Amino acid sequence: MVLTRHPDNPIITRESISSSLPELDDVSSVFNPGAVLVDGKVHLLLRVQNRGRETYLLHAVSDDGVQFDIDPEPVVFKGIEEISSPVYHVYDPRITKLDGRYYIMLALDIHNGCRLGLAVTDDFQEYKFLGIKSHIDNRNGVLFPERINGQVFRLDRPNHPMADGPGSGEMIWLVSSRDFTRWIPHSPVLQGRPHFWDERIGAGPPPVKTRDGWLLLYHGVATHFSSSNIYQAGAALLELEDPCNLLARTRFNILEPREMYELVGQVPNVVFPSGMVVWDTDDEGFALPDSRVSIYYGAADTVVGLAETTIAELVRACREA
Ligand code: BMA
Repeated sequence: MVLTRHPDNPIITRESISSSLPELDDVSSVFNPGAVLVDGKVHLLLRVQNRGRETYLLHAVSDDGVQFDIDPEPVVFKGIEEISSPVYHVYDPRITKLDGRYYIMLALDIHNGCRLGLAVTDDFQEYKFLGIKSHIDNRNGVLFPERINGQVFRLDRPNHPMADGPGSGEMIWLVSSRDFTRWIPHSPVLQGRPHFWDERIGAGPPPVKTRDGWLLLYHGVATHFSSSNIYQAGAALLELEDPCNLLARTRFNILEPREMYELVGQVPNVVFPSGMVVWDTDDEGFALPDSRVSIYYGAADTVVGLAETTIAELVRACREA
């Protein structure tokens, strides 16, 4: 088994949210967190949905990566009010440390679909919204943690309309920018595999630098079951110098809904990895093969799960034929 679920799973549930704010009273769900390691502590941004189906992001922090202190007040993105369209939901944050700052890619539901938003923080107390960064309907944007040849790179997943719900897609793209303003699509990186576990796909947490390539976790959706889509997790390796080259990819999913909290909830049959913490890196920032890896995922769009493994295990799974 590539991933091991933490025995305390689900590690964060709706009961974990405690706030005197009426909008956070007795919430419905908490899921799909972004994660980053800062000076030995794990920081999460949690997606919290209340009974009005309104969405908030809450910051949480932990020394051991398992027990979290959750802020009672939601994150405020300064400047987001300047968007001319109404913003219905801000969700599925992905956090990347880049140029010494913490950048957050966000999904933004606006009047005509979903866009990628970008925000930045230095301290997880004040957050600045930097604008909408996709022209077209798009989701699952993640920034690489390093510039490559001076450029910032991201992966994203353009959406097209779906008969059965919000837009989705089956192609992850590589996109670059010099200044976080103008973004240039390069080429497709990873494609969904019709009929198998990952028919529709989207990037999970930001890629991790390993000696074997950029390690990317992604979610795959099997759509060929009549009653429900099944959201699973897999992994891929991309070339370090030119991440549009796919080196390897897991044939099998590495996590699928099996536990009751993954099978049953607001949206059944979902594991959705969105945060990954690598505890040990070398002097050049490469993840150590035997490093503990903590993967935070939304389960059934209702709770947060934690699964653990090592870099070597994930790389081995990518290469397994
Ligand atoms: C995807 C996204 C995720 C969600 C998942 C399962 O399309 O909207 O936020 O967790 O569906 O419902």
